[in-house]
Amino acid sequence: MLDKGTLERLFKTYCKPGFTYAYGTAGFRYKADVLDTVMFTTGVLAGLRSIYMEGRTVGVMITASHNPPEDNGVKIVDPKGEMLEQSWESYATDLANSATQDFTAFSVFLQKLVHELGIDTNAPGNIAIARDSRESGPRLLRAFLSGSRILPNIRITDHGLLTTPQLHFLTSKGNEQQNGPAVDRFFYYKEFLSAWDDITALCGIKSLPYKLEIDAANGIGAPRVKEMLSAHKFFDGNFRVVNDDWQTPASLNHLCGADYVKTNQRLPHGIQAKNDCPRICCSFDGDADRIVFYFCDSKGQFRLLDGDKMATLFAKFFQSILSSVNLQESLSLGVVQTAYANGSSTHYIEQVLGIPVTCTPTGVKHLHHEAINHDIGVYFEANGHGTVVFSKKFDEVVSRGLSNRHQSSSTLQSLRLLSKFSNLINQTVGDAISDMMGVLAVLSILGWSPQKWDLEYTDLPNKLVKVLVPDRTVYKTTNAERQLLSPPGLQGKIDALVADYQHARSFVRASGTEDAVRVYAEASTREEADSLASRVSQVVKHNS
Ligand code: 16G
Ligand code: ZN
Repeated sequence: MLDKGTLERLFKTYCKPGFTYAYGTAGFRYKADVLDTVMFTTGVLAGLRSIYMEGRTVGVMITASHNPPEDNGVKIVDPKGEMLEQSWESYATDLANSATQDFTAFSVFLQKLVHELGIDTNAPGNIAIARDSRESGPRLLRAFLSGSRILPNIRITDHGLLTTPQLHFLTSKGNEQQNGPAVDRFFYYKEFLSAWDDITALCGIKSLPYKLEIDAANGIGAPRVKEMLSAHKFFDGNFRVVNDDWQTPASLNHLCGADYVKTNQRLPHGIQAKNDCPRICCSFDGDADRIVFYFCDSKGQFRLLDGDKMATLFAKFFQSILSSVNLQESLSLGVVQTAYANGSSTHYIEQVLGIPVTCTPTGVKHLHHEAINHDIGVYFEANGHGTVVFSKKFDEVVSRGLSNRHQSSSTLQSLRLLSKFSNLINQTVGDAISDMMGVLAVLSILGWSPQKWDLEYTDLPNKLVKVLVPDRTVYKTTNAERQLLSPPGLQGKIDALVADYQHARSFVRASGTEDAVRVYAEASTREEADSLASRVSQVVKHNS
């Protein structure tokens, strides 16, 4: 480690007292002007994590996703590309909060952590870092790098501007292949485009069935998706990126992007409600780890195809391939959702498709950890975060099948398709670009229009309300956030209200990203859903 004098000088350059940080569902995320301290300490922590993981590369992403342009944040990605292990989230929080006291508190805590974890601070480590397009990114990167440099043998690979899922993917691949080709964003493009080429060749698909319009939220997804698709024969001339002004910081997520479209249930700025040619539209969020689709029906009405619709599409597709090769008994297929999943989607997956559904608390890491219990685990939040994960057993069973010389050609074709799909999907984390290609591939193979996809089931009318309360930490939940344990008595009141409506459901939970409580309600009609949401919100307000 650096000598005490240099360390103290660096500390004083970046760290300020008076703020309390918490590593939440999406890492640290605040207004960019309070982030320098936590960037510095996260630089230290990411280096320690890599040394602890025997020098394997740890990823770091500087982003605040769909938040407004003046926010920013940072999260650490573990070597396999998944979110940071839970126990380290508390180390990250505690190290940051020691630094907001003074230098002595910071160095005492750091020494204690290093000692408890048995870390040799002079050992080698590797960090791969990237950032989204926010204006504060370069400044925060400098604070991070200064933190990581207090450990002398940490090697940094700075990928510059990437989407969040690109960083997850490159972190994981960088650890898998030590001596292969350079693991950079061009490697990412090649991997996913060659899977796309293999799938379309296998299925005889020659062109996209409709025009594709991508709303890139004026974020980093815009230049990355253009760079990837514009030279490709399938996409060149068949797609258009709107809200691609990623170099104007104030326009990020403004009147566009997945969050805007899902929350307001309307088209983003820049996409017209026209119907002059077959078309499918989608919106990314600011760091392109989340996507929703939509189209306008024959009357020009906006129709949303959200994370629930993606989960059902993938589940149905994989179910049909598994049964076509008689693997439905040997390979388990399951869907993971959260309490925000529309009740109709859950009903459709369980009752119509007969596929088991598990519900977890909100936040990608919870869904991901549950999904890996299946051989094919499909997980999506209604808001469009999600992906599909395939087990080791899946790989083994499929490759065994492929090497069996007695298989029929149709079985071989289906097995190849399964194998190629596992390459088209970014299994490390939800990825707007990879999910988009996965959905387009499934629709092309099935010959489905967006209308046909939408008709599989009809959403129950629903409403999400944000309620400001004096202290959201008193809202404690159980049963995957579907019931309140505290404040005492409140759940009983919600249950009594729900009983007044048909096919109704409502739950209340504290937001992990905003200082508010969220109320969700769904019922059989729009009026009933609105009325239930409003009555539950009133009860919450009166109880607080
Ligand atoms: C974060 C989560 C997202 C979740 C959202 C809920 C990740 C990468 N992101 O953005 O999955 O849906 O928080 O926000 O896990 P809320 O707690 O404010 O409702
Ligand atoms: Zn995001």
